[in-house]
Amino acid sequence: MRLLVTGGAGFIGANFVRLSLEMRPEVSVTVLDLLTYAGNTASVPQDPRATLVKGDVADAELVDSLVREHDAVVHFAAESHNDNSLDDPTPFVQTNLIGTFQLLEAARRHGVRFHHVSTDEVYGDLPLGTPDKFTPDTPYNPSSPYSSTKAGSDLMVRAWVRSFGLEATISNCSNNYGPFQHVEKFIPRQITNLIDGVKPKLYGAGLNVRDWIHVDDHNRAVWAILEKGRAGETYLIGADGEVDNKTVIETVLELMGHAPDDYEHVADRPGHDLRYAIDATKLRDELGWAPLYGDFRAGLAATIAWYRDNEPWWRAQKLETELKYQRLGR
Ligand code: NAD
Ligand code: TDX
Repeated sequence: MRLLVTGGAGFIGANFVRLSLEMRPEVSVTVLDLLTYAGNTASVPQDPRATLVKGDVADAELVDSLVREHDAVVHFAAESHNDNSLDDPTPFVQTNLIGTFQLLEAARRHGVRFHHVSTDEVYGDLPLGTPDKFTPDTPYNPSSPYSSTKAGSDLMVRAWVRSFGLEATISNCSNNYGPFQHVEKFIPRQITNLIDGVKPKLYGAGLNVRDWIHVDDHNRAVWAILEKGRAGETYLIGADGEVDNKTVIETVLELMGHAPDDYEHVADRPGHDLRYAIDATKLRDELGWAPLYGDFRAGLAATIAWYRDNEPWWRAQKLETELKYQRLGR
């Protein structure tokens, strides 16, 4: 099976490539990645079954020539950080909308199976302290330029299924954590701050809730959908991991040997979504998926160990990232 993995030099895509090579001896992978600030060649495994092509998912000619040579496309490539989208939405529109459009057109021309990796943020947010969760029937209501461009890309996939009979599936996952995540994101930012002797930074009061899932659980769900998912369907991926941001920071501090209140509050993110929570019943019941990483604290400890052991992987990103946050006042 020849897989084209877009964004395979980014956090979730690189973990997907690693897991796929490990678990599926019959699979070979081509990574198509523009190697933006978020892509890292060191995340892509050196393996005779993995090839890295540097290029843009919005490049119609390149995308056509690659898609036609593969059995399936797994589309991770995106501009993925909310704070960046509030600073400049332009690359979000280009990659998340135009890039997805070019991939869909090539998959349609060549009759190639397509899986679109999306986010729970397309549904907007939920109130704090209620039992509500997102389901596949929740109306789209995105808040940021990032989530609105992801929502637009999902809607295009649905339209290509209905109008052109494209064999496509969509997954909307909650917040991922694990190795190879860029240090701009919440958890690696705090871990690497502490390694550098800098206090963790909490947006606002830190009451916002995210539904954390280990990246390998996300990627095993993507495999379940690729193999057993029904064309045209949307599957929500989540592992019942709701934790508020303040508790996450306190846990990281404690696991790294600091007092749990040794952090600072910084300016809140404009339009900051309050709470995400996923109801993954469909994925569990229909496809028999279940998460392997039940213990968030243990997963965080392993992630901290990974950043301690892999400083050369993240060091080059850190200064640039913190300069950007300084400019944004966060
Ligand atoms: P990431 O920012 O770590 O990686 C994105 C990758 O895409 C990078 O390697 C980057 O170089 C590449 N890329 C960007 N623009 C490109 C272009 N025009 N052409 C080719 N490659 C390009 O992101 P991530 O956190 O790994 O997220 C991957 C996907 O999963 C995204 O679609 C995101 O919306 C979705 N998602 C992420 C999370 C999360 O918690 N991180 C949760 C749910 C869904
Ligand atoms: O320094 C910080 N302090 C802080 O309190 C950072 C970087 C973030 N936060 C807060 C904002 C969020 O409430 O932590 C929470 C998580 O922030 P991010 O890591 O930026 O993630 P989020 O905005 O929730 O989006 C993530 O999950 C859904 C991914 O970045 C998206 O790609 C994915 O779609």
